[in-house]
Amino acid sequence: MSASTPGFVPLEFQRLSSDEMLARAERFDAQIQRRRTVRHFTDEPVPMEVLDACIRSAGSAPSGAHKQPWTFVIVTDPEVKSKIREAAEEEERENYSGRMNPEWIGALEPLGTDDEKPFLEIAPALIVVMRQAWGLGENGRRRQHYYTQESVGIASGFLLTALHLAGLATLTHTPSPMGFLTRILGRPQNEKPFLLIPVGYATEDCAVPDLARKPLDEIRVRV
Ligand code: IYR
Repeated sequence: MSASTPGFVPLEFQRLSSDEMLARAERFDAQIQRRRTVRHFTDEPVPMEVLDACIRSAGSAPSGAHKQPWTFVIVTDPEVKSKIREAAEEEERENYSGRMNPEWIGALEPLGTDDEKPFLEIAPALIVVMRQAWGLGENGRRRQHYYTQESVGIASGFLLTALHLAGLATLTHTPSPMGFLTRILGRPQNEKPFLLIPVGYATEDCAVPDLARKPLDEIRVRV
């Protein structure tokens, strides 16, 4: 494979010095370490162009056979947000009253979550990440997609990172099962809700759980 191979183009790869690599890696680490999941948002609107730019970044993620099996639905309409809140809380009431076992409920205690989800109405935007389980070809013919969980997971990571670096607060919310989102948003059956991300600004008095990240020595092994 070379740049003269049909279908291939030269890569713009920038080789950096070790010092520069470390400086960039540490700078990024310091920025991303400040990201926290936020559950208390103001209702202040966010610039749509910022969301668009972040979604463009998410869409640059690698994907199985480059099928790009994702759709990002931006919801700002208060009526749609209310419908989503109502349906999500219905599921969560069941989750908290028995669908999650005692160990699970206990694991959530430090987070202080419950079945009330006011942020679904208060946050100015919800980004619903949809996983395209299959593609739609001509006449609605099913086209295979590959490694969709991995692909959409990576794209969601890009999205959360981009939103954080742009100065926005996010929450990774999974009010499972999430099938209601396909219905409320009027999306086709090949799109499966993957993640519901409220986006906005944290309130002035927003507090977050006092959590520690596992130290490097615990998450990295060298073999
Ligand atoms: N979906 C529920 C419960 C929940 C589950 C996990 I795992 C979390 O990390 C947080 C919450 C809720 O949103 O409350």
